[in-house]
Amino acid sequence: MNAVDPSAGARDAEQPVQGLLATLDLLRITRAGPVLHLQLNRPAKRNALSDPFIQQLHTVFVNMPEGVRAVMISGQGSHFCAGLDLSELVARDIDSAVQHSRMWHAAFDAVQFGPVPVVAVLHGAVVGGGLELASACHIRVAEDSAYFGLPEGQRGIFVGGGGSARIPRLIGVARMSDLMLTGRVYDAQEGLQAGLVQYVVGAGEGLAKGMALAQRIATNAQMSNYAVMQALPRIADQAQGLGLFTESLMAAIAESTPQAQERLKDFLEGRAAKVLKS
Ligand code: 1HE
Repeated sequence: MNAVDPSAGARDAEQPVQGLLATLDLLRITRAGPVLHLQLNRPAKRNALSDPFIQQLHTVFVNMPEGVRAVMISGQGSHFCAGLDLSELVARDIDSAVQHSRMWHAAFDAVQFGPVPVVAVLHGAVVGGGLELASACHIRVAEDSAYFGLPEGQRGIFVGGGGSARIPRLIGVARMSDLMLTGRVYDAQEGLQAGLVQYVVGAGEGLAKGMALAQRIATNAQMSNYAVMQALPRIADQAQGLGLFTESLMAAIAESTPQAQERLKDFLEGRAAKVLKS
């Protein structure tokens, strides 16, 4: 039987990880059962994303520990993330600038199209590359204090961490243009209305909400989560006919897995939870 208690895992104490992931000094990584919790851990620099920081994030997603079924990302200190480490930008030539952007793409692709769904818990500044990182995640929870901006225009640069591809898919080109051209900053409620985040919670409630969601996600059949992460955004990029065909293939694969068969049987024999309004 697949008994589901979404809050059960949230009560698990988070334990430090061992091995390779424990050596990453810019991330504080703990684990609560099937959920890996990554904390951006450079609060003195407002979690500004230096090259080693991006490489360490990438390392986690290509070395996901056995048994992890969901990830939660949050930020240490008073802000989620101040974006690109601007001190590294000085005197970069065109070749290295392209390589730098491609390094971010590889890391954030590993987040979006990695092995498991990712929940971002956002507070304070979520700006520039910080918003690009958040937009590579699958679920975004904002505390009231969170605010969103793309100050690249003011700094004389452009997004380079996948923001131009991901953020318009969440909020549209018009809203992203507004953020970049006018320096407009959205608060948490505006982020919710625009579609940047799916949840807004009170101060100090983000981690509990994010962990409860991640634990709930971890109870889904793996192939269903895989289909949501890998197939949904690709189908959205396809013409309708192709998308429908891709959907049929994905649906057939998911429903033929043993986990699906077992869950369907559980429901039909009265052992699975009903869908009820919370
Ligand atoms: C930094 C960075 C950074 C802070 N790179 N060092 N991002 C931005 O344009 C945002 C720039 N940062 C800010 O607007 C503010 O720092 C915050 C609103 C995020 C936070 O303010 P506050 O008052 O809490 O902190 P602070 O005093 O401004 O900063 C604390 C320290 O962090 C300070 O260093 P310190 O040595 O003087 O203590 C800051 O210099 C440092 N710091 N943010 C480097 N971003 C792939 S393309 C992506 C393009 C982008 O991301 S562009 C957007 C860049």
